[in-house]
Amino acid sequence: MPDRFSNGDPSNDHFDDMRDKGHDRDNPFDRHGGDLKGIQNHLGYLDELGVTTLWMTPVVENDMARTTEGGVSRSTYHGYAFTNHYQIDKRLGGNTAYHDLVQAAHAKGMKIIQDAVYNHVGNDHWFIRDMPMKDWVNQWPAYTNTSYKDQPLVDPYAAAIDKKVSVDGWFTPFLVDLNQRNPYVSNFLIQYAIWATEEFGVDGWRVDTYFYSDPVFLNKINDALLKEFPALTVFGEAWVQTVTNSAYFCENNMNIPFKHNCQGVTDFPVYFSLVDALKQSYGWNEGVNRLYQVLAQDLLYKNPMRNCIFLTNHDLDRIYSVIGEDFDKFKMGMNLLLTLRGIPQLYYGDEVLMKNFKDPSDAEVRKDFPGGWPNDKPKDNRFIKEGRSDKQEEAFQHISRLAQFRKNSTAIGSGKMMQYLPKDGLYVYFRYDQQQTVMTISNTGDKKIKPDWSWYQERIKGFTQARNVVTGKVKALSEIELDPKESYVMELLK
Ligand SMILES: [Ca+2]
Ligand SMILES: [Ca+2]
Repeated sequence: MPDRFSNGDPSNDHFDDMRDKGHDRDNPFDRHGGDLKGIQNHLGYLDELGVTTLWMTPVVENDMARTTEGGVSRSTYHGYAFTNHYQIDKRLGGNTAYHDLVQAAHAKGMKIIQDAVYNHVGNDHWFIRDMPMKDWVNQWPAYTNTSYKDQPLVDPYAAAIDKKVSVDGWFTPFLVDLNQRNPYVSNFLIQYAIWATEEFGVDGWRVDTYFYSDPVFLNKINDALLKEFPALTVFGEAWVQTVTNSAYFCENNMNIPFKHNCQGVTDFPVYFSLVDALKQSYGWNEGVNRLYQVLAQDLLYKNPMRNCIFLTNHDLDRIYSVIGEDFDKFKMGMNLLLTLRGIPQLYYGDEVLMKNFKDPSDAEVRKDFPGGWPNDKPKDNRFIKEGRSDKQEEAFQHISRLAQFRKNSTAIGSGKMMQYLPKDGLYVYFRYDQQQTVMTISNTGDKKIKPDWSWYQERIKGFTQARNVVTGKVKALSEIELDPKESYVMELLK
């Protein structure tokens, strides 16, 4: 979230020729001055953490007047209200700063995912203030909000009006819903997406509010991008409850009349079940069995490895708070996140145990990264070891070691996955290929467990010991015991 990560250029914090001139770090709903230069300044930190790719909330211009969403005067610091597609927001540094950031990231071998918003634009967008034609946007006799429901789009029994409200209803009164069935709108968005990919060297797109867009348009824009840039990664934000609905919005193995073509989705069913695995007590359908059951439905996806998995993001409660600030559970969560199938996504500050719930607002989980502003105190500068507590340092190192290992792990990067039915709270799965076998083993029960290795012969045959990826320590398999809440990621050795 560029506005909240680091202020690398205080000269661009506000502009007199922009509609919202507000800039106040003490106001959670104002812009705080973070920018692309701030991110570029800390690429070394992100690299040390093991980050390989940056996904930022949108960087496109949001020259919006303040809104009064929820009865509070707010800026659109989050970036989801575009006002000029061809301009990177000046407060983030403009097109030049984005070019610089992408080049600097690429020089470090890192990639850039841009946040695409096809569904809506801000009501101060130049083409909304002076609309080219009436059906440029989805018009209703009276203001109609989307129901935010994905089910009517998947449901074989759905009524047409419910589908229409989901897709053509507006996200909020100030986020105007684009009519992507209008060929001029569709062309504009497709040409823009191709231009931005080429102009800035974007490596992938995270498509916001995926199922709110016209499905035929979505397939068309994905096809157009992939035809031009075959190596591009594209995943849709599909905030849904079930694996069926999640798989519906990307390439899947279902025999259904309309097939989406997106490579993957932000995997909410895995997110919900990861949280359950960490929070709930082990039970027949509870705790880690939820995660096991959700993954067992992966047959619906054409390629579940392309899904983006996460423990939190800018719209969700901070994971460290969700799990009751339990450090053992935090480590278990990160072990799972960084070794399960799919592409793991961290949220800035997870690594230094940033916390909070979305109560009373989203701003609580979008606090400034400590140390990111010129006048932040060195003792609170989480970018350096000296500014982190022992726990924060341990969290940082835990993630860093897993992430650095993952970078060169063929088993995790391109190998297969095998999971065993959880037993007495013990959850064991393997990532493996011809060269390497990695085991993630977690005790989610309430008793000490000494695994019965004979059960896992299909994968551990020929191996006698294992190296803990985080600590580097090697142990004979026969010596491994796990206390409740203990979890290890281990590379198996002969
Ligand atoms: Ca700034
Ligand atoms: Ca829509």
